[in-house]
Amino acid sequence: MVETLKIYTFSPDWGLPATGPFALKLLTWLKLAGLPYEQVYQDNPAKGPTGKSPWAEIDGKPVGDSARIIDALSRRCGFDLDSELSPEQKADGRAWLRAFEEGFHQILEWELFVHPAGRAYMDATITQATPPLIGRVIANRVCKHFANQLNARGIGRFAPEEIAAIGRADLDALATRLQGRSYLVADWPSLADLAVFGQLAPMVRWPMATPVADHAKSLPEIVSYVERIVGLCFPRQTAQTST
Ligand SMILES: N[C@@H](CCC(=O)N[C@@H](CS)C(=O)NCC(=O)O)C(=O)O
Repeated sequence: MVETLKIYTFSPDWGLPATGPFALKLLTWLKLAGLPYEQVYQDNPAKGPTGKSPWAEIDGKPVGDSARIIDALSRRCGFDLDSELSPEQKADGRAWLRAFEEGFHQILEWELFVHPAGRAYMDATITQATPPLIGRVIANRVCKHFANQLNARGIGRFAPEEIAAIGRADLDALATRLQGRSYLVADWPSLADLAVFGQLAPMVRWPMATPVADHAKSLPEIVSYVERIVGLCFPRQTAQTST
């Protein structure tokens, strides 16, 4: 049992309850588990126990990392989305989850913090939320921080068109997998679906024109997959709210 549950996420935008991909995975899991929670908007991940967003306070105890939070809650409440999956389905699901959370996530971050259209969005969002001069300084610092991380991972050293080609290939593989299926490995959403949804939904919903997000928006299998999970977990969040 859980007495109190607070979930700290980035602020909502794009008609989604949060903009962070890992927070979206966690929030969809909470909806499917039927667990009540209080969502707290906190745009500074450094305030959390691992320095990353999202994090939770479970009965007053901070827990960082969406996977750890889901594990902790799953153990307490006995809710496991994947308990009925076969070993093969679990193996497939894990491969999709890791591909999108570890690989595709870097493409998302690159389009949001390095691509000029993403940077313009971040500049506008951060400067709107802070005093004018400080806002510009913070926006530059945030984007540089992510650019440095992507450079350290290696992908940031690639040419923009190479990064776009990798992201498009990931999406094409996923669209092929989703042909004739509602979910990735079973007839119901598994944890892998929630993880992949978290990485896709921001791109499908954000209004900025960036190459991989534009490709996602052009693939009917991807768009309908995202909207299916939004409809299942956040039925009132169908409208786009971003500028
Ligand atoms: N494995 C973590 C990943 C969380 C993560 O990478 N969060 C990003 C935002 S999408 C973050 O807070 N980055 C801040 C930073 O790296 O400084 C999870 O599942 O929660």
